[in-house]
Amino acid sequence: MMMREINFDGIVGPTHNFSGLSFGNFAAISNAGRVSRPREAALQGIAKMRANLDLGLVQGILLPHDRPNDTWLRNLGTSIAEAPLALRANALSASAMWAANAATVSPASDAADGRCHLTVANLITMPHRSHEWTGTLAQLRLAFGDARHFAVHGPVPAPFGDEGAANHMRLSLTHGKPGIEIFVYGEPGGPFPARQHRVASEAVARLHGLAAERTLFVQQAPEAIAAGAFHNDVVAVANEHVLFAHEQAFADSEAFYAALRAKMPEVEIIEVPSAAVSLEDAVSSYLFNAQLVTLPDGTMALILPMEAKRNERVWNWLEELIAGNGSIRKLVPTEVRESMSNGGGPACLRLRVVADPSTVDPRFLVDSDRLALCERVIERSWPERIHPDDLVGADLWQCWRDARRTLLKVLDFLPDEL
Ligand code: SUG
Repeated sequence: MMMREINFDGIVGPTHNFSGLSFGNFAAISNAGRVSRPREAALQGIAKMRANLDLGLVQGILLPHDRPNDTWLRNLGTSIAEAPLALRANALSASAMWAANAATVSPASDAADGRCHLTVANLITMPHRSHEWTGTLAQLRLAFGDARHFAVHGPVPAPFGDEGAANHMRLSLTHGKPGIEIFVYGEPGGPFPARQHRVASEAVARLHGLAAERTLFVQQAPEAIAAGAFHNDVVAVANEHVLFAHEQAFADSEAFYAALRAKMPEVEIIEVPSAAVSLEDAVSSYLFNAQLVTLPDGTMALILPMEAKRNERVWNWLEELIAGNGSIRKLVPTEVRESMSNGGGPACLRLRVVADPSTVDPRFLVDSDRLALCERVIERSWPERIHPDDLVGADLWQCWRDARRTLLKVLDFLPDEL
């Protein structure tokens, strides 16, 4: 088995728009009502994937979901033509692009049965995201359908909110070796919802067959959620033996770091002090919503949103970091502004799976040629702009559905397979 980390990026769907649906997500709320650019958004995502291939990384994709979600509306006793405006926006959301919220993933080396486990996230806190899991589960069952290597679980039942890998970190000496899995949950009581419930995280750990002595449950700092870090991946990211986190990411960092060091003495904890980068700067620049990746030469790189480069305090801190002798040696800024405007940085757009690529349905893997196929369809069929008022247009719904179908077809999916 050739275990590699594969980043599966959600392709931005043709209905990408700014409806301001995510309370507690400052970017989404402050951009509500703006004109979106779905074509540009999807092409930015493809460009990020292409750049990651050029870095020598293995790249996968998750596909846009069929929107509007007619089944969901039918279950609500309505249809896209008749639904009240608010429900319509929920049914049309392209939020499946944020693949870090698709599932929680435990590699084979961590699980009792030696298989890679994936639990689809229920995303029940936000209405527009609560109906994503059906489409995601269908894709996971196809992509990871080989039951010798993978176990794909349905969602943790309500009312326990689960937002997937965005609240999960894994530390290990190398990707293929057994790791320490860290589940970060929030406690209710603040101004915004705590989307990840501890009960849900514990359920996922049990379903995946994780060893208790290699699992940690850590509370996210309430002040981080209040400052707009609606997921842990807005204030922390881990890769192999490195944990990169903001000083105010966790409710009790000292206890957490001590527990982690006891389980993994080799861990390298890089904590960014609030005095250098405030929580507000961390949330607006999304410096922690970076893909922290191991390059083929064994060094690590941070694939960051351009917004991090535009913030002088953040960028100065990062430049000092890579000038030192630590594991992170390279900064790779990437332009994903359209997704960022809805609160989704480079790390939100991808789901990490450690597996042998040959065990994955190859239609979910991409090289430069397959990305070029995607680009051609997006350039031709994705709408250039959507104003939230456009979401009422019946002719547009059909165009957006057809655009997605064309993409699936060129990527070799059968009609109605997804
Ligand atoms: O769930 N935004 C997403 C952003 C998800 C980011 N993911 C991670 N941090 N991993 C959310 O809040 C905005 C949609 C709108 O307002 O139309 C939205 O759903």
